[in-house]
Amino acid sequence: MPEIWGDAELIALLEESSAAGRMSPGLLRAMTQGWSVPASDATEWSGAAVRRARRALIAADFPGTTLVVPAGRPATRTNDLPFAFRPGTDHMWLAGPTEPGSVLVIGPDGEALYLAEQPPLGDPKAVLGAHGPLVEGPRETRAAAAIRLGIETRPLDELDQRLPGAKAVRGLDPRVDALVADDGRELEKQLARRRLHKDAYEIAQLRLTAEATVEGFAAVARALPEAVRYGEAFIEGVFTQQARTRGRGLAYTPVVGGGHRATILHWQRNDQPIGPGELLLLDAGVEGPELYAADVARTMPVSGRYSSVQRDVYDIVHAAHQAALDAARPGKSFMDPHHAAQSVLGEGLRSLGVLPHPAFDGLAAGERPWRWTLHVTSHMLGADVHDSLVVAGEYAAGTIEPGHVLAIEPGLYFSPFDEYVPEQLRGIGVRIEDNVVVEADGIEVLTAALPTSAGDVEDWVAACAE
Ligand SMILES: [Mn+2]
Repeated sequence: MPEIWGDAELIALLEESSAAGRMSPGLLRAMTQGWSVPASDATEWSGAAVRRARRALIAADFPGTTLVVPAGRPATRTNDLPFAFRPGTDHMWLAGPTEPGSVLVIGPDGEALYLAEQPPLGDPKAVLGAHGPLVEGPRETRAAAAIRLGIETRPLDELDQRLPGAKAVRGLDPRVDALVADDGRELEKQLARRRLHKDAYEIAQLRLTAEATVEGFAAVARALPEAVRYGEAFIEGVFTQQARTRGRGLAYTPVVGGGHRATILHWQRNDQPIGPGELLLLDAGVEGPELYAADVARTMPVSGRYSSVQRDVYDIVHAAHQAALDAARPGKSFMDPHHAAQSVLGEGLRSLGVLPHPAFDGLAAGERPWRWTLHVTSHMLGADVHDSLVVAGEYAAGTIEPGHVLAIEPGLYFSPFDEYVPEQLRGIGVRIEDNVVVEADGIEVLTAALPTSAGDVEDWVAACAE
């Protein structure tokens, strides 16, 4: 290991650094010597080829225009400590997994990935720097990243001049936001459109996250006897353990709604006790290594059996779920599954004595259940849980097509504060959510291994507990 730093340089560096006064030149010298260079055996990653093709597609959508797609930076948790880093979805889709701060540039003159360089072990900055290898672990070199990702790489510092006329994905990286004037909407929308149709590579990824999520739900079913003892937080921990073991982690903060929290669509505090005889609504999904998500919900009886009134509500949602699945076919309108589910839920509300209600008399049949159904039955699913949300208006007005991946999730929610419903219904919430891939002649339910009917859920809970 050649010595490249003289004392004068070390002292100058010490004077600049926040460590001045704490580390003597002798100590700094001792710390910057005796490090070996990590070996690199980089090869092209299996996801590189599909990304080259995607970059070519999006470049062709904007001929002659420079496109800038940053990975983003981790959000601050407290002071100098960040949250775990999740790269921007479009960046992952076009470049693959990179380090925080990386920026993909696709232009008329070619494409390059700009990477923040890390000082190597032996460089004083590696000892002192918050982003050095002793603090954050060694990053792969630019050369290794170029081989792995199959794209030219350049130092991030070269990306320091304004990019007139460029379009960028904004809001993830202040450096990019400062360099590009474009508002980002056009590029973001076109990327969202391109991501709507999943290829075989992506469907394989979605299949993995669906399978991992099914395992997570089974782990929760096994843990149900303890839910009464430890509450919602315990169940969140059980699912999180599976998500972290089988994927990157959670695709979103799960909804662990015990009792009447099942009626709160985005209940995420997950810190309340669960009583025996209550329902547990779990809406959770695993995020895979390339960010593909599952988005699944089941509503389980904590004690193993639905009460009579719980089952009445459950059976209606189950029928709506089946109707929505039946309506999810290529060529149908995107909203058909929703209309099919709403129709079944509307009939169910009549059978429960909730409808007709004078407050809803003047409304169209499709509107009447809304107070208790609260959301649209389907959304797109992909590397974002609510995938391609910026073009939701477009896809919702269109048809269901092969390659689309949808979440189907009807529910009924009777708030404990709802004076329009019979008292015994108040506080009951049920949602059933599955993920489906649209094929040329039908759909495949990726989460079909999880039971949906009330009887099957009861049998499954019992079998998991054994
Ligand atoms: Mn969903």
